[in-house]
Amino acid sequence: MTKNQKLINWVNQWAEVMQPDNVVWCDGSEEENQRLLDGYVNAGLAVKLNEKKRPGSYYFRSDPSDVARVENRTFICSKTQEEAGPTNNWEDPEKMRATMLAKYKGCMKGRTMYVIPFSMGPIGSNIAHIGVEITDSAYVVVNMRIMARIGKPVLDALGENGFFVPCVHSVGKPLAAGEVDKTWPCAPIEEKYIVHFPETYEIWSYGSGYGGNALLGKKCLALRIASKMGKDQGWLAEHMLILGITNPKGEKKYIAAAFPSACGKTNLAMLVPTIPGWKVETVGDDIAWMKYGADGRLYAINPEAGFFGVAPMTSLETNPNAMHSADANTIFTNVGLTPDGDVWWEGIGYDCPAGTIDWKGNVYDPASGEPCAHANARFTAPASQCPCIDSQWENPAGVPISAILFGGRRPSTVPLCHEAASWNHGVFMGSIVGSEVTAAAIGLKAGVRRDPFAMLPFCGYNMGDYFGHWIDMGKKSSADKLPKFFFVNWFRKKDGKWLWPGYGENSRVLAYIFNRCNGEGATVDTAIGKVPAAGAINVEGLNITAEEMANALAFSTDEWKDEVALIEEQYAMFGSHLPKELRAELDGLKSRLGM
Ligand code: TSX
Ligand code: MN
Repeated sequence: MTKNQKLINWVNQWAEVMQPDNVVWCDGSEEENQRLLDGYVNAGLAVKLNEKKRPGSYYFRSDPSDVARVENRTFICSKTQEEAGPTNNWEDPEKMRATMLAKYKGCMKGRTMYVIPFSMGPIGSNIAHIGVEITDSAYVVVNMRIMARIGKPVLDALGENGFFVPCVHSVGKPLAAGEVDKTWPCAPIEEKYIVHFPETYEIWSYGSGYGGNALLGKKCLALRIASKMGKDQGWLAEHMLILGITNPKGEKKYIAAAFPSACGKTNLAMLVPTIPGWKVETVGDDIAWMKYGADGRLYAINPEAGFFGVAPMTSLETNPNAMHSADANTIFTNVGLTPDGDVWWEGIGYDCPAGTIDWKGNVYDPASGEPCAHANARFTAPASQCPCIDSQWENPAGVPISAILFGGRRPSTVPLCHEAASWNHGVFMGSIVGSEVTAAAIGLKAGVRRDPFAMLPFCGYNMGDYFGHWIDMGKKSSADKLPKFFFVNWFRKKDGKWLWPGYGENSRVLAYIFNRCNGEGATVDTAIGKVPAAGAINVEGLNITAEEMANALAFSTDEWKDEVALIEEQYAMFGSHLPKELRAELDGLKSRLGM
């Protein structure tokens, strides 16, 4: 247990409000983990997978209404709406506390309250932070045990007076006397609340047991609250993968990269290079915390300890390293369950075995036109099991970042790769990140959906001020030590055809970027930045013509004039919070385009 009086008082106070049958302090041990998983299996709420095929692995199905993050139920409760900014849902913090306290009253009746001390980042790292989550979901405990470092070592690191981010969670379904769960417990959508108090670094979550709504270390702490901590304290909490890349001479660099959803971020983090002699290794696939080292370079840690990966479309073909990460000791949620006790999902690379149970618990009929696995079905797998995990992934000092990449799904306009001229230009690139979405995406017309720095759903304060924080961070070191910025686009099309093969072939672009960090590689100056010169990206062995490559790298003044009009529209929403440096970057671009 702990002698941290603040923690003890906090737990006692919430136990009084929530009235659980008992309180269990999680030690993170194997025995505890097994006991909780056995409890689910015995209750018929989980299946132990075939020990020969998926050793130590378990299968869960959520309630059909509790399958994803709920952005319209996610709130940033700063004192004023202006501090939350134009991109966040805001509610007055005192009003929200009152609303939620009414919900929390007695919400754990008939249940156990688990106390999960966790560290985001290697325990003791000076870039890491400690949180404590109280929850009535044992599913949260077993997932948090994979996604973070939990239990006794964390309490030891916390000590008597250490700081922790308090994270309150309940599935919002109290049990009557003698009642037990027959299905996945949660509250109806309009009663779910995912709430952040950025001024006091607190998280309150109610009504959902799924993913980022419930595993509060990930999106809630490591992004929304940490982004505010980073602004207050002079560091960065980012929605970025971190990879190590080694050239044939054995020289190694680290790259961080931010992409909106559905761009294959996990695939890039675990990429298998197609060019001879190059190696890519994974530090993290989702979140980077970055701080300056004494040498003036930016050092990054992965605050997580596991991968909470989207299962559909993951295969030995698209991402063998992710597949092998989930070979054992993995929790699968909302995928298909095969008759031989294994898992199946769309895009796994082979046909669905007859008699497979779908994510809703019914025998799957491939002719139904419905998917077998939910589109947001997940695997929770220990990062330590990734075959390409980087030797430095748990280095408490972090890894030095040489380049920061931004990208999105852009079928037109954006070249395969272009390079920023300066830090501020790089921040500009991050601010205009987005993916093209089709008209089918609810309530929107077809066009670019902006997702600046891929942080739109994850910034815990005013996004205009967040841009300002990035500008400020660039003033704290010198150009020779700061990372270089690049914008990449694997998704450009011409006549309906992909111009770039993507996947492992992206190693050719990474190699070019690596060389640029050494001042090598020929470039062409354009209005938007430096584009690779013809021949600067190695396409040896690729079935691509010089004309196709030129199309992939093309810059069009006309397309960018249209883009500028869209950026103006986007920037307008930030009003006086838009840093003058970004306005200057946009003005500079306009003048280079002859506007
Ligand atoms: O993950 C992807 N990456 C990044 C890989 C490191 N995907 C999948 C996106 C959904 C998660 C990609 N899809 C990538 C990519 O680079 N590129 C594409 C588009 C594409 C798809 C199929 C082909 C080519 C491009 N096939 C052929 O050219 C034969
Ligand atoms: Mn993410």
